[in-house]
Amino acid sequence: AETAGRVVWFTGLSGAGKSTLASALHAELLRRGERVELLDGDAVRENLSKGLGFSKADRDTNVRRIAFVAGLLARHGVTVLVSAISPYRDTRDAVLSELPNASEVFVDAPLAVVTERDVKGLYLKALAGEIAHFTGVSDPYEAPLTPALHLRTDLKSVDDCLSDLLSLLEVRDVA
Ligand code: GGZ
Ligand code: DAT
Repeated sequence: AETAGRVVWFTGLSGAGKSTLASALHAELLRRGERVELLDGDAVRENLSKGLGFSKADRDTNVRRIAFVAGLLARHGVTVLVSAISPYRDTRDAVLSELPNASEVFVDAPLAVVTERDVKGLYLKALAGEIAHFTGVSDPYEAPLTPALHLRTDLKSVDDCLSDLLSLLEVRDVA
């Protein structure tokens, strides 16, 4: 059978840099002629997970749906890049352990930094109490304990993070 594609699972707070890095990696792998697909939190929630909210049950359902589709694609040799907060360690561990060739990437910046970035203005609203259950503010984020890669996006440029991601993929390829 065809070798299973890799799954690179980006987890972290809103604004930490998951989408930025996943799309940069996507572009680079496309440039190299790889078959690669991007499952981004926003697109998933508009389509596959439309109607789900942000309770633990709904977030877990979202994460499990993403993992299911990632598994289907990976089975056909496609490299899959997942970008979702996926805040609960138990659920992340469970889905990642069921994917044959998956790497967990912790996209990390301190809360003060993502609040300052406030890419979509959501932290301002969350801190004002206008969004309930907002990750990092009024809802938990459980950081990975042993990620394949830990990227501090407040300390490294997008290009440097991309280099680290490409090294990770090359290392994993040998295994
Ligand atoms: C966290 C929220 C919330 C709440 C809306 N908590 O910066 P964004 O906008 O694009 O990333 C966030 C996205 C989170 O969706 P995910 O599918 O990645 O989450 S999970 O894996 O937990 O299912 C943010 C926006 O949705 N958003 N409300 N309450 N993020
Ligand atoms: P997320 O998908 O985690 O919600 P994003 O990619 O939409 O986050 O936003 C991240 C912001 O941070 C974006 O404006 C780019 C900026 N940024 C600065 N340094 C970065 C780095 N090293 N990696 C990723 N993003 C970085």
